[in-house]
Amino acid sequence: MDSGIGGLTVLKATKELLPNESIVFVGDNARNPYGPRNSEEVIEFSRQIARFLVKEHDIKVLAIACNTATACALPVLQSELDIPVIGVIESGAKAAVSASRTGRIGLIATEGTVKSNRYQEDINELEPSAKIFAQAEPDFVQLVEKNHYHSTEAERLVASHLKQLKNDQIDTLILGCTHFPLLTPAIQLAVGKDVSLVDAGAATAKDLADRLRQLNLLDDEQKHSVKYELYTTGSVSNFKTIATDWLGVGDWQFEHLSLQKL
Ligand code: DGN
Repeated sequence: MDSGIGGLTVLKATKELLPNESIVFVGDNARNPYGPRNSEEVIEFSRQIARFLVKEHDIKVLAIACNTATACALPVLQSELDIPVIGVIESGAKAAVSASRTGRIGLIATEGTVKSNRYQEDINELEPSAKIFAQAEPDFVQLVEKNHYHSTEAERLVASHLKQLKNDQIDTLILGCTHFPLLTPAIQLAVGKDVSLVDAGAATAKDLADRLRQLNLLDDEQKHSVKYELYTTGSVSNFKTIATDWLGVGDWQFEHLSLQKL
């Protein structure tokens, strides 16, 4: 689940690592962005989506493919649901610590994620001397939601917003919002090729695969046909355009999910 399109970056990485697993995805585009909302609201929205996925689709594991929802709702959903629930922040923090040589780590994310301090805490627990330069970038989310991420407008905006982080001499930058990997070329150009970009969503997909293996929850090859069901609470046509651009043409089933059903 994600607040919108961003979680598709996690879906893509998960699908590549776990080709025998069916995936049901909900993008809450109608209520995007989650970043500026208060945490009670994000918890309630996340709870509604989780309930839909468990009740209507009998999922065996929930990946919160949204940093903002992970920051606000991960412990709540872990305590309320009977299935394993995995978030994106711990995996992203771990990947950043192992990528950084100098310990100067940048973080770009939503206002909610930056304010929560979750990345800062997780990183400093693993590496107390690491210095984190965190910056909220709500405008980047809109570039992706509006399907403008390939534009020169995107390149210009990203370059001007990331100037300070470049001056801070970070050697690693966490894409701490699952929307941001769609802006990877513009972000890499802005910070320079020597800065390692950490895709928190892709790091999560690896941890998710390990977790399912440990719990013996992986599906057997050929046992069933694999299905990809993608729901959005917003416009199916915009969602479908971006999903097809990012994921490629495939056997995807797109459906509108009415907020009344949540
Ligand atoms: N994709 C979401 C995240 O990773 O935080 C947030 C996007 C948003 O709702 N602003």
